[in-house]
Amino acid sequence: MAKYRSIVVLTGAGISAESGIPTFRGADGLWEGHRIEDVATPEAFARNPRLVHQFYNMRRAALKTVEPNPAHKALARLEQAFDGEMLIVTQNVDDLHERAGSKNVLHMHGELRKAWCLGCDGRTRWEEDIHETSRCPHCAREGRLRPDIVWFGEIPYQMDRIDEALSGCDLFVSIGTSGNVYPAAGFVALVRHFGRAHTVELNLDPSECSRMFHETRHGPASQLVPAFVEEVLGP
Ligand code: BV8
Repeated sequence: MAKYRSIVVLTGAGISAESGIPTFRGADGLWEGHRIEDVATPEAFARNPRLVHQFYNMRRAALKTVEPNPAHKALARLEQAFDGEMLIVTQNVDDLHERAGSKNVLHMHGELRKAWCLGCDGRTRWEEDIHETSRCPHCAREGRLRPDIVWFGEIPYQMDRIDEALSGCDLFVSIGTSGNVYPAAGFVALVRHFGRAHTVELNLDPSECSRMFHETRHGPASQLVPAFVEEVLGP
């Protein structure tokens, strides 16, 4: 019987790194060879939709070549075995949490495997490439589809639901995020403000927010997360 009643887990690119998905802050500061401003903003899409479609098509296709790692699987086990509430808020746009078996997953920055029609506002599961000529399955308009991704300068999804979960949790765990991008990077400060939860950071290196956590553990997620889950579930 775990001593916690409500767990919120925030995940970032680091939890998917050992599955082979590159993190954002690679050594060269480029993201798969591109600057953020050229591929992950609404202005970039307006300026060069072909480049942005290419960037997301390549990442969507790469999803077919990767698998969940022990960290994703440990979180799925925690959700299944834990007798309280649990929510994973992920900054990641991959589907590895779901493929590991997690059910209660909130993609605050959208999902690679979804398309959003700017003609009818319809969202659709989308596994293949999106092109400027792709047709919306809802309204049949051509050339109005974009990746269902929250770009820089856009408002993340379900912020009210996230705020509510953060205010009510008694355990907040941040896994594999550098704490560079807001509002996600501000979640630990919000949790500390509410004053109820124990806060833990599991990350390869210290993040921008490490000092905000009661506890920080450094190492690969595939080792830290399974061990932490066993501790939370207790003997
Ligand atoms: C918003 C989808 C308003 C795209 C993404 C100045 C100051 C503060 C904020 C801003 C500012 N200027 C602009 C802003 C706002 C901006 C922002 O924060 N910019 C940053 C660059 C300063 N934010 C926004 O625009 C957001 N919108 O603010 O709207 C608003 C907000 C709230 C309410 C109302 C209005 C929208 C941001 C979303 C952008 N979209 N993703 C896509 O994926 O294609 S963000 C994208 O980058 C990711 O989703 C993720 O969120 C972020 C990368 O962060 P991480 O996941 O942390 O990845 P990173 O590579 O940085 O770190 C990986 C970590 O893992 C490292 O620490 C590493 O040590 C660790 N690691 C590596 N390997 C392992 C590991 N850990 C464990 N095991 C391992 N094996």
